[in-house]
Amino acid sequence: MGLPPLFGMQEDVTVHLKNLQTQILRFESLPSTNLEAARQAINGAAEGLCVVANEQTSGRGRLERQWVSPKDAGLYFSIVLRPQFEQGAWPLLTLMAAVAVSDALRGACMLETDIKWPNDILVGEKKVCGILAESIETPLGRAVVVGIGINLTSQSLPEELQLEATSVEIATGRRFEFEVVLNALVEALVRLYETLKQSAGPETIIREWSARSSYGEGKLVRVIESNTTINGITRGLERDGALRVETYDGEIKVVRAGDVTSVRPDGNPS
Ligand code: BT5
Repeated sequence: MGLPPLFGMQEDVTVHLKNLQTQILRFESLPSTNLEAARQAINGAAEGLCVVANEQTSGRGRLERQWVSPKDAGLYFSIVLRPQFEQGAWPLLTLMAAVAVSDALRGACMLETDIKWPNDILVGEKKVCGILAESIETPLGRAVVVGIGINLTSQSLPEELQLEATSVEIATGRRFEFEVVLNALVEALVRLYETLKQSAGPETIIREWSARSSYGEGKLVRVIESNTTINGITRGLERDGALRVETYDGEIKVVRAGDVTSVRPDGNPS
């Protein structure tokens, strides 16, 4: 009797243990894929559960803002993660997701994008994608839902967003299949999440983010953080992904939450 192909089997098992296993739940319409993913996580969903919808009726941005999510116009996606690394590094999940979107749009749509700290994916200063990571308490421990909205077409976006928003279709002149973009996104997220979990993961994610963003270093910006406004020039990221901004009197401020606008040397928005 021959021996079972132990080496081959072990290799297979290792691959499955190592990589995040994803499962996709699809919906025609949801209030918000982030809310549905959070509900699933509270009900015990495993890490890697993804929720997608063809439309969102109450799509959410940061700080109770709205994410406009018309039917069949975008990819509305959320993934449940249960990170086992220290919570201080969890803000890096937003940066990781931004790198994943950048890679997915480059790979699947040949679209080069910029990342505005921390969570906007831009093409020519207009937003093509937003990311919202939310942490929630579940019976299996604290989890993170990472939500990603990508505009595939701008046709149904309201008039008032036309100045600040764009879409993959406008930026490339082509329509891409929802499934093609979804597959590229999931592949990139799995790969980068595995990277982030390694001991050198935080440095790698910050390096990869910085390579894809014009906002990390040397950008003139205005940052609005609650009631404070900081004007200055960006000076790289902290280990947890916070943005360093050098003010005009030479002080380094560390921004952990806030809205960043690129400005011209005369102080006006660029
Ligand atoms: C974000 O917030 O950019 C996070 C957006 C996350 C959306 C995804 S979709 C799947 C998942 N489920 C959810 O419910 N949410 C996530 P913030 O940085 O706060 O930006 C919100 C602002 O972007 C709004 O106030 C508008 O100015 C603008 N905006 C709204 N809808 C947009 C769109 N479709 N395209 C571009 N800009 C938009």
